[in-house]
Amino acid sequence: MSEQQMNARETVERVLARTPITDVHTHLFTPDFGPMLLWGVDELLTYHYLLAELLRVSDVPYDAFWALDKREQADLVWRELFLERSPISESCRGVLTALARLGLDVASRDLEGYRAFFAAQDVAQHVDAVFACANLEAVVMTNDPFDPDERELWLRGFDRDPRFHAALRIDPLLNDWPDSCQRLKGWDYDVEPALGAQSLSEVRRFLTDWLGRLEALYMAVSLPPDFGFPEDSPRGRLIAECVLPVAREQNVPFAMMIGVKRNVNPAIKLAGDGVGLGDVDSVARLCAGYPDNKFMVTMLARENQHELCVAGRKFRNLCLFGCWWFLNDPSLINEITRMRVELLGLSVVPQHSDARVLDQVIYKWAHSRDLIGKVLADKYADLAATGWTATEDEIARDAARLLGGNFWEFLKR
Ligand code: HDL
Ligand code: ZN
Repeated sequence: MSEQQMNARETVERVLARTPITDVHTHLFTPDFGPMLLWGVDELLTYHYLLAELLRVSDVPYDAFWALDKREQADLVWRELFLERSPISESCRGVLTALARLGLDVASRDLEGYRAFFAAQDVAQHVDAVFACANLEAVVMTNDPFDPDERELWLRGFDRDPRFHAALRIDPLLNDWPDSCQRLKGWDYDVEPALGAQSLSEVRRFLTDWLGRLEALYMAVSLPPDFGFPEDSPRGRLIAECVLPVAREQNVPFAMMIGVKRNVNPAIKLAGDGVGLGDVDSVARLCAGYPDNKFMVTMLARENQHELCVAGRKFRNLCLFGCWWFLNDPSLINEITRMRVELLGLSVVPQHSDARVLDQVIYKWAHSRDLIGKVLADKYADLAATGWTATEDEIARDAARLLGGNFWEFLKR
């Protein structure tokens, strides 16, 4: 490694560590949501990423596994994936990074000791400790008005922690209109399955109501690989006639997370989703056809990433974000981040955690800060080799953009 690379790496590492992050997509909740906020070692061990890996190597019948309680499931994961086999997968390593950064002795392999540590924590103080450990300043939740528990809480109202922002998640509305139509009727929205003018107007009212109630930063949906636009379907019409007009009126982005195949193996529940190639042309048609709308897009297939980066070069209303889900692994974060910096410079949101368990933000961001840092260090070293040396202040300015600034700027546009 050249001296320039060494210097760049040390500077970037220092700068990234002190740069607070806005995590633009998570499944976290504030303590107000009670049991919906997942935290602690048993939740870390039973994350669906780990369950997928456990159920590959264990012959436990699926029904028998699901009949176990959380602690018993965690015991099985710990035994099979940590003790019987070295925990070298990204999901396994992540658990250990989180425990280590919380000050626990990973070398002890003392699961009962880890459990005792979490049992002694107060949840509100633990939220503060985790945010400090990960150097997070804000997270965006995933908020689903079709989830009965969540809906109830929002209708009742609560004093929300300002670090937790909301995103209005509308998968049921767009991906299952017949069922959602009935639900909306029950909530006094005058809608019919045929989606006539009155229904479209009422769906716009529903979206406006909930964007306001949540003070949502954006609207989001996950979409299957075969999602296309325009599309002669309830989803196509709801996007064109309801989502985009309301998003424009409220000046909020529409976030599309494209490429998930739901329930490839339903027997393993949340762990049972898969991935497929999406259609970047549909993203381009939306960006070109609706220049006054803002789109946040992440795609799940590795094979979509280069074409999506090129689309990013064409449209200023397209914000690329994250290395989503099956892409949130060192080899792919490295590949995708290099591609994005080389094609898009500093104009992306390189990562989100997608954390479902509070403590996961510690490892997801520790790993990503390290990986993004290595890419940036190489790029600043390449820059220095031309005679242009970025100062530490300039690197700090750039890092602040990548780790939150670009997102907040995109919202304000
Ligand atoms: O649809 C989504 O938001 C995905 O992120 C799913 O929640 C998925 O289960 C997940 O947690 N991926 O990381
Ligand atoms: Zn998610």
